Amino acid sequence: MLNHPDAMSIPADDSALAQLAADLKRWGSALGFQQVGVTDTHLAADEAHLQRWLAAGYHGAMAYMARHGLKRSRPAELVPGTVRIISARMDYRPPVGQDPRQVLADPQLAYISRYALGRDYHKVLRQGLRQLAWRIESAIGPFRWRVFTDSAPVLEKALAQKAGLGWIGKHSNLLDRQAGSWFFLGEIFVDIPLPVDAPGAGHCGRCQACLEACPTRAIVAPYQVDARRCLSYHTIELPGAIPLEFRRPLGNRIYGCDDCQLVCPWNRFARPTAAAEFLPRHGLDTARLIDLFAWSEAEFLKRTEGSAIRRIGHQRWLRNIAVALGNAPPSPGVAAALNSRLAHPSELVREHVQWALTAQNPPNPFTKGGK
Ligand code: B12
Ligand code: SF4
Ligand code: SF4
Repeated sequence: MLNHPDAMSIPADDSALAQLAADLKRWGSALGFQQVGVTDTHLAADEAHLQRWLAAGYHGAMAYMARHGLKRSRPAELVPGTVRIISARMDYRPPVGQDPRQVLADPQLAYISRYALGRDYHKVLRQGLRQLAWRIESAIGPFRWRVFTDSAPVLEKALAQKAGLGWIGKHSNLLDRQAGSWFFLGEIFVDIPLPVDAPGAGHCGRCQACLEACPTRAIVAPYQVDARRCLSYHTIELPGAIPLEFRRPLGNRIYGCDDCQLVCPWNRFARPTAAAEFLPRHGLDTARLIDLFAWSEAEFLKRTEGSAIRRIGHQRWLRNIAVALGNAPPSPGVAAALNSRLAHPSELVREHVQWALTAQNPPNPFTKGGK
């Protein structure tokens, strides 16, 4: 959303700008954001980290991460005229629903990341940010603005850290001492020279809990996630086959992964979301693998309408659940479910189903030919 400005309407004196900054934080909170901050466009240190991350190939098949050159770390080049970023946080952890640890511990159940249980956050945040921009417009008249949320070309966590919303933890998510890390981020790029907030300071200290808990050792060093090892990447972003070495560690995580956040001590203080949109839909917080695997493509499309899960499509959905079923304790029900997909038209699905059937009945090493 790009608006064309009437530069004369933007407040020019410091006290009017300070008042506007205070007002927009109040309006943001009335629109459902738990925190709103303001920062400038300078991201030099993060730009260097991003360049090293890309050079190491940590983005894997996410080719979009390498596009846009330096625009990703230079907001004023991405949206000319931008001088400030309004960064906003919206909490998503549902107040109700099955305890995530219990779901992870039950191999018959499907684990879906807390962020994806309800409505697609892109829609919720974008709408809220637009309303905030319109509210500002109604106070000062037209100005130049553009909203982003989870938009590839923006370094959202770095901007939020600079805007005082928290710090980037060793698991690389943004977290805050009061809010934990169960929140989404979104931004409004603006051409208004608002006063900036003080950046968030780090409080990981000597803790390493997230590095130790990661089932695939994807946090290769503090603050550095190799996406090619991350289960969130494998279950959501990766279009092809899940590499064999990650299929056992995947466990029952069929959409995203929360392990590094579940162990973080600061999440003990996180408050549940107030947004009804993020409440679990279709019992997805406690669904059985077998039931989800039985969804036809039409059912998948119907039941994931308005959800972020929809974008992976039915084939990847089956791919992920097949691996989780392979990791479940052997039972006639699991075998029947897997066999029902053996002749699926997609080679991707068939290969993962075959792997799962073998994982259920590993060849006996003590008999000739493994039979
Ligand atoms: C690509 C991406 C992914 C990839 C890669 C993750 C990653 N760490 O980059 C994958 C698919 C793995 C992923 C997973 C998840 N993601 Co994601 N993802 C993004 C996306 C689109 C870009 C992130 C990015 O720019 N990466 C580039 C690298 C270089 O950045 P970075 O790892 O954050 O590194 C920074 C610092 O750690 C530091 N740094 C890097 N190296 C070094 C080295 C040293 C020595 C030091 C000191 C610092 C340092 O500088 C870097 C730049 O600021 C953002 C949205 C956006 N546009 O920002 C969402 C986003 C980060 N994801 C989000 C979420 C919720 C998740 C998951 C929790 C989802 C889930 N439950 O499965 C997981 C978390 C996994 C994890 N531990 O990171 C949220 C995070 C909200 C928050 N509270 O922070 C975002 C912001 C989306 C949103 N709008 O809300 N994601
Ligand atoms: S999301 Fe899971 S796999 Fe990815 S870094 Fe965190 S714990 Fe590791
Ligand atoms: S688990 Fe520990 S090291 Fe990891 S982000 Fe949380 S406080 Fe930082």
